[in-house]
Formats: sequence, structure tokens, C-alpha cells
Amino acid sequence: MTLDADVFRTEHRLITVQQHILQEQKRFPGASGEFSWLLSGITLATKMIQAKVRRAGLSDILGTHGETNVQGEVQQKLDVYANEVLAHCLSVRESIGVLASEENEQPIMVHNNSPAANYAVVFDPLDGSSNIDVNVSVGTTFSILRRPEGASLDDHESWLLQPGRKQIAAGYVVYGSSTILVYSVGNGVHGFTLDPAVGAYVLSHPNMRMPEQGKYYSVNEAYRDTFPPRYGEYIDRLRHGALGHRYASRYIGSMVADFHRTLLKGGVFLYPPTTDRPEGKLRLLYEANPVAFLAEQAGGKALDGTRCVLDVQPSSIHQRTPLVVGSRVELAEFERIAAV
Ligand code: P6P
Repeated sequence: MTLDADVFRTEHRLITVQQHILQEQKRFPGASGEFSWLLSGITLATKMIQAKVRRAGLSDILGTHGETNVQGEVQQKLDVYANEVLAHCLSVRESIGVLASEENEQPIMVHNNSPAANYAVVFDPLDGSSNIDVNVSVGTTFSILRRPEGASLDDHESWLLQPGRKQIAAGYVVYGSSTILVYSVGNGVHGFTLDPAVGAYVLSHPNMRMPEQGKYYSVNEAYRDTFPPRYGEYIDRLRHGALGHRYASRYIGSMVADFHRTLLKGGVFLYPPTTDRPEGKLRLLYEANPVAFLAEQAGGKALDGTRCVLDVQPSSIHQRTPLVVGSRVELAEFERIAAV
């Protein structure tokens, strides 16, 4: 058999994210393709974002845009581009009624009064963007919520302010040494690597499971003296071998990259409350909820310090939360310390 035939046979077995989404969408009775069409808006937008991220050093897109966003953070030009691309690609999906972005103070209403508008999409277009200029991995996060029963289109808050357990899908794209999309529709977690040769996300990590225990903890230790005492005690127990081995520390400073490593290798990523930010830094709707959904789907756990992140009832779209997310063993130890 010639090499070409082997290569074709191998290529022929490739599963693209579109094929996978169509298979997964069968879980949604009456979805009639609207859900896969919605998700294709995210895959298209992230391909356009990654093309810009990959060329950031070459085109005049590095550096700040000069504006500051609702978080008071200086907007990087790529932030603005990523936000506009996602908002455009999603706003042409008729099944979407409301968009909410880290970069926009107010939600974006789309397809007003359309009976087909059944979903809200919440996203952080470029998480970790302060790392862009130093070529460190950044990411896009997204969370998909269904229109609550009986909710009208102008009652957009009710669409958005739902506990994370109501997410019908969530995921992220990490723009790292390769571009990887990880998502779940509640039927396990699946990863797809963008094949630049064909421009398609190809299944590379089917049915991802978070290891029961890892060897890394991930936290910004510069703020350690501002954490509540139990967090310092927890970190010391990990460092000193209380869970069977001494942990090493890994901290990238991009939540998507730090979580992606935790999903693959196990361990724990945490962003505790600090004296400056007693409510935490990470945003509930579009940072903590998506990774908490994926963590639970992959056999891990995610807490806000006292309860499951996914059980938190949001009160505003940009609200922040502490986050402790990772493997079962490390999270059980955190709960044990927190309960003391
Ligand atoms: P710090 C990026 O700005 C971000 O929102 C997350 O992606 C990341 O985990 C965190 O902030 C890093 O914050 O305070 O450690 O620089």
C-alpha cells in the first residue's frame, strides 16, 4: 500500500469540530441545527482571532488601544479586535438573543423579538491579554445559556444571570504553541487542535478526564500575605507533601492556559480573595463558570472558596469570584481545611 493511501486513510479518520458538534447536538431535542450553527460562530471567530494572535508581532496590532474597558483595564488592540469579531460572528446567528462580553459594560441585544432567539452567549474575547506583548499564551472563554422559560427578550438580565449549572455548553480556546478548542455540552469534555494546513479544528483530545491528583499548584504567590489564612495553610500543605508528594508551582498568569494545564495534568489552580479584592479577581460568568463546567464534566471540581462555583446565583454580569479549581484529591483537601 502506498504512503498516499495510508495518509488518506489516516486523514479520512479525522473528526472536525463541526462533525462532533452535529453528533453532540442530537442531545438537544428540537435543536434543528440551530445549536451547531451557533457554535460554528465561535469556531469561526476564534480562527480569525488566532490568525491575528499568530501575527501580532508582525502587524501593527501590539500595544494598547488607548481605551480602558469596564474592568478599568487598558484595552490591548487584540482585545478590541477579538471582541468585535466574536460579537459579529455571533450576532448573525439567529438563535442568539443576547451577548455579554468582558469588554462591554452592557449586554448586546441581537435579533430582537425573534422567536428563534433562544440562547445567550457570554464570553471573554481575549483572557490574559496583558500577556500578549510578551508572547505568552492567551485565550477566549465562552458560556452558552438557554433563554429561561417564559423570559421575554427585553428581560435580558434573566437570560444572563443564571447559575453556572444552567450552562448548556461552555469552553475555551487557548492560543498557545498550538490553538486548541476545548468544549463540553454536558456530555464529557473534548479537545480539538486547529490544523493550520486545512484551517479546521480536528479532534485531538476525545473525552478528556482530569487526573484524580496532580503535581502542580498554580497561584500568584506574590499576594500570599493578602489571602485569608486558610489559603496559605493549604498551599503549605501541598508544598510540604501532606498529599503524598511535594508539589511544584506553575503560574502563567493567563487563566485559560493555567486551567488547560490543570485539566491535562491535574493539580489545582486558585485565585483567592485578597485584601484588595475580597470578592476575588476572576469574573464569574465568563471565566469561572466555563472552567467550572468543564472541570466537573472532566471529573474535577470548582469552588468559590466555600461552595461549588456552578451553584452561585449571579447578581451582575461582571461580578467577580474567588476560584479554586482542579483535581478531586486537591479539592477535597481544600474543603477539609476550609471546613476546619
Ligand atoms: P494576576 C488575566 O488578566 C486574568 O484575568 C486571568 O486570566 C489570570 O488568571 C489573572 O487575571 C492573573 O491575575 O493578578 O495574577 O496578574
